[in-house]
Amino acid sequence: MSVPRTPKKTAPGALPADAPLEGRIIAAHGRHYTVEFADGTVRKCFPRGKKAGAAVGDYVHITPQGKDEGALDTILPRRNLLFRSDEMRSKQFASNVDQLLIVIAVRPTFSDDLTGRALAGAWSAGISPLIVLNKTDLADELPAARARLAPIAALGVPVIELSALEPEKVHTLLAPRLAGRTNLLLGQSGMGKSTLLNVLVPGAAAPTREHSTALDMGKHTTTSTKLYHLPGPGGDLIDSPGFQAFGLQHLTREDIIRGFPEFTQPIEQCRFYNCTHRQEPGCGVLAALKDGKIDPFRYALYERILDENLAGQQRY
Ligand SMILES: Nc1nc2c(ncn2[C@@H]2O[C@H](COP(=O)(O)OP(=O)(O)OP(=O)(O)O)[C@@H](O)[C@H]2O)c(=O)[nH]1
Ligand SMILES: [Mg+2]
Ligand SMILES: [Zn+2]
Repeated sequence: MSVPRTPKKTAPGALPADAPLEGRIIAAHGRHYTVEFADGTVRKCFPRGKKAGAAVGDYVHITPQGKDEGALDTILPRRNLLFRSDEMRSKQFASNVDQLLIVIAVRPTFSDDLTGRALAGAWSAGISPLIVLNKTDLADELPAARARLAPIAALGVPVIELSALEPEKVHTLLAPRLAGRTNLLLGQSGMGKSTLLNVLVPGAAAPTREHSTALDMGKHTTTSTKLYHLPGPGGDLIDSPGFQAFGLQHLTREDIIRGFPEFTQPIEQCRFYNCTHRQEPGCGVLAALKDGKIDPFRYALYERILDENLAGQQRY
């Protein structure tokens, strides 16, 4: 009598061990990435060959290898992609971002140029910006910081004032605006990005440091971009190292103009459809600048970004 064969035991719906898995990149470390899956597990993944870099926030397909590693096969289509630059080059670092939290502080003094560039980067990528003015506990210097922010606030960018040292304010003013979205913390070193992260994500335990100490050491406290999950209704918060330059070199002239929403109406008056708004006769932007309807510092920033991009194009 033959013994019936026991059917092979596979859990219903289980995939073979080497089937591709979909996950999201939550951290980047040079050549490898930490990919997280729906069940909360993570794998250390290496890109196959010399593929263009992936970014934190990317949804990817990987082929599992061993217990906790994998090969990165495909980067799924991105909704948007942000770049940061150093002296050498512009590098993609975060993707699929819903909201850019530009963190500035009452002290140390923040750069208007960088804030303007971060805004231009957000708008040109179709990401809504939110400015967080941190360290309001340093009350003496608060009026000066507000005054410097006024031209940007006048563009209609929402500004939230708080102090990371007063967690209840962070929970009532900021947390509700982050729920259910992928939010990126961006700003210069020492503005308090990681301190805010630690308030919003219990257990994140991100290192923070007095700015002057960080500068003496010649580096930022946060050294890599990392995605954390927000508690409660969900959403994600990405912490990033302090930036000294924001990558805009990849932008076309049309992209740059999207970074200056106050130009949109005046542009309708431009005589030439391909007006660069620099010296053309009958330019609506130049007219608005002359009438005081466009802030001269914002216009100067537009010229700087445009010049840099033209210089960059000539180099290649
Ligand atoms: N007074 C005051 N100090 C703060 C506040 N938020 C952060 N700090 C301090 O500011 C310093 C820098 O904070 P971090 O959170 O490390 O700054 P960061 O923006 O993450 O800096 P990088 O990682 O280098 O980009 C730390 O000493 C914090 O304790 C605040 O609301 N008020
Ligand atoms: Mg930090
Ligand atoms: Zn024009």
